[in-house]
Amino acid sequence: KVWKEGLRGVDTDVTSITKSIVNHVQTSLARQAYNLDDLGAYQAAALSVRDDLIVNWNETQLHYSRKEPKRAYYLSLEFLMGRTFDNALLNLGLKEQYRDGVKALGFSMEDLLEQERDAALGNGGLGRLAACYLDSSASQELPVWGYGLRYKYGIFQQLISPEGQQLEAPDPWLDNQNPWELPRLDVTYDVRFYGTAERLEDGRASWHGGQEVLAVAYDVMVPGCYTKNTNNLRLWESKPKRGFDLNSFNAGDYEHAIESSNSAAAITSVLYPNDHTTCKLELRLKQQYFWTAASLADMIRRFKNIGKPISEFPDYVAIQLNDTHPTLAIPELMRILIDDEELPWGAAWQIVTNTIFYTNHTVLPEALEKWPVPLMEHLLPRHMQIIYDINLYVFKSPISFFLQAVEKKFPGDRDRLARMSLIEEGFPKQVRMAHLACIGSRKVNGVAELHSELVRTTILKDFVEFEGLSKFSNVTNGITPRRWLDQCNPELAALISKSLKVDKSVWLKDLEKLKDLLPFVEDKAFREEWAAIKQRNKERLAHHVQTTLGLTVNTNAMFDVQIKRLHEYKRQTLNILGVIHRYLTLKAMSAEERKKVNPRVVFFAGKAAPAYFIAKLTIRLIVNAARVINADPDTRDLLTVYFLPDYSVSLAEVLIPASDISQHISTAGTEASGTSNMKFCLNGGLLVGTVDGANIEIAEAVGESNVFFFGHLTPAVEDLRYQHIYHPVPVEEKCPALAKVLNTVSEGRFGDGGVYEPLLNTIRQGDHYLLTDDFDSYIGALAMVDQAYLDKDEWVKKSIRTTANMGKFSSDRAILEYAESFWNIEPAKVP
Ligand code: DL6
Repeated sequence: KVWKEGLRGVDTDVTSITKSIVNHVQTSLARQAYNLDDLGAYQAAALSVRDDLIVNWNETQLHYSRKEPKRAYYLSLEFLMGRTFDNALLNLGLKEQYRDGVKALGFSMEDLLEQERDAALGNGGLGRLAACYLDSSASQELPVWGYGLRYKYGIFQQLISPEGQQLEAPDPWLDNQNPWELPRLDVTYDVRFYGTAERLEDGRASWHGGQEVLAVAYDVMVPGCYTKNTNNLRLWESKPKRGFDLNSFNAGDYEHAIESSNSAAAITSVLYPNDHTTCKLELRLKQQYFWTAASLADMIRRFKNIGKPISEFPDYVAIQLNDTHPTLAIPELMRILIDDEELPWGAAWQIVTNTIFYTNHTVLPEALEKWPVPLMEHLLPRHMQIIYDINLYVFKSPISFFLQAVEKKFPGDRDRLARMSLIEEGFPKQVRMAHLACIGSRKVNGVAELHSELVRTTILKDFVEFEGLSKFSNVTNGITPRRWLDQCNPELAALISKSLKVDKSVWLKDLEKLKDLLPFVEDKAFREEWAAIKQRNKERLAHHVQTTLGLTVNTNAMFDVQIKRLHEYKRQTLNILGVIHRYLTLKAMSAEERKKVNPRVVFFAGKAAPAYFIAKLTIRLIVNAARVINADPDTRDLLTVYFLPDYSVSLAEVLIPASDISQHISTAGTEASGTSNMKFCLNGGLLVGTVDGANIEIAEAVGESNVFFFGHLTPAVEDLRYQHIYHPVPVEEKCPALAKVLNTVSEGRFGDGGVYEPLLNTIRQGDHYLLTDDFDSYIGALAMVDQAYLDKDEWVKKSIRTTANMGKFSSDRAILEYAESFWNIEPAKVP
């Protein structure tokens, strides 16, 4: 077992594991082994694994400190890590030993794994991508750290009311303590807000007064796969700097005294649950500054430890901005270099633009961050000065100032100046964070080929024309095969290793090796094993639905899954209207005709932003349509629908391996990449989708004959939207099949039809997401799925071919692209 060589080398036999667990029961938990419950056993086992992680983590940090390699820092406001226990055991190669160890103590590994709460510090794809990139960085032995916030409450828990309404409850994920983090109460920084910024004569400024808050570090260990390298995710918690204001306290003004401690602690209390909409609340801006300021201070301190001059900062540090949320890193680094390090403006700007890199994750206009100038001036007066200076002076040396340089290149083009300025005119004026991130970065990238092209030709077109194409590139997203195959689908991983005759430690780190599965497409016994595993994964999901919701799922049906945030652009509405269309079609069939129909189970899961009314109505329609459809004796053997509440990483791990098809059906040009599409295909599920985001590259990799594409293409979208506004055609005329479905809903077939009118009207009027344009071809694609599924053996072949061709979508490939093309960092393997 090659991978063992790199590990800690302690006794990892079952006896020493049980001893270590019992030791933690008695000492860390102060409990008796004889009356331990599953939660206690999980905690003790987790602490025992943590011991190994700490040893590896310490050695890794020591190794990096000694070797002084260039490091990269991934700044993300969200890290959607999910559970750690299983992942850590697999990465350490200790799963079997721990399974035997806990069994010897009278527990089952499955029960213990269920005790862990998800670390759900993210909304969706952006945060989960950050988690995959951490796993890949450690697995590829790259010196990369993540920086984020330690929210006390992660993404809200979703409950569904009897009417089908989404309700939100807090997620107190830290209530049972978190064995996977190390509080570093000695690592703290002061972060200032408000106050006054006075310009000094030499270009510097003095920022003083206001509120000071303390940032305290918590380190989360990120183990690599079959390597000692264990990287760090540093999360900041906010604390009041001075605690109680004793003056007020003594004067009897208790409320005022605790106010400052409240407001400081509030900064990291909750993750904002908005996805793809900007939030202009002061607390959100405070979060962004608090986190970037503490992270930069930490990086500078570490850099200074190696004793190099500050001009060499970009030779030792690369900073990746995960979307615009950490864009304040640009003016903050300028502030540090100018005001603290006393560098001239040009030298400071040189350092900043050689250190920082920016990834864009959306071209949706409502998701592009802008902050009101008055708020910025109030909260961060020095940063506002710097942003104004960047707008005017950044290219002073050697070119001249930014807007003047634009003017010089495009004389007389006033509109262009207005479009490109960092400040958008209006009441109030606003700072355009994407523009700031773009001009302050060395490279800008999108997350899939089509998306990167849209970034270059739409939202940052002017900047491409101004700065040249070479700064703008693409890194197609990826997913970690450790969590999204080995951990979530262990039987499939075992079959792959057995068939390829290689240890999983090899192919899990070199996913292109999956190509060697292709010859097995023609191997009947292999196909049977493949199909049997899918079937068992369906049964596992059915068991989960039975135990959590008390509902019985037909495991002989095709499993059709759409799981993602609820958003109009992702078009869950198209899916449920398609389901209703299917239901009406089945109802209209004779009993004889129905016999020829293949049964289908449709699963939905996903959260809607609490204030997103239309998205919440879609959930309500899904839940109520499901109730009616599932209860109909004419059709229920052929069609059932489930909305699984409280979607999470852990739920995805059960759903994805069980799917026959999954739906990725965004309006063309709206989904930057998507990453669940990759997870489904890696697990042998086929894809129904639009020609959008990473769907396109997946189809290129697995072959278009293994993907069910439908819908209009991106270049048509703008015209179609124009038609909807200026030459509207009634749905009855344009798409009678859809009109019939809408009318069925309006008439109250699924409960009070009036409730759904606002949702249905988004389609009847304006139809921004083009449901009327794509409905017929969507139904056509689903019919092709039905047709293809009739030949089960051919279907299994498609499934194997799909998995075999998914090598490109490993996040190892993606992170190595960042490391080599952007950051210029190299692996630093812990010996
Ligand atoms: O890049 C990760 C992920 C993509 O896969 C999704 O397609 C994209 O929608 C998502 N973007 C965001 C942007 N939110 N903000 N801000 O979450 O990124």
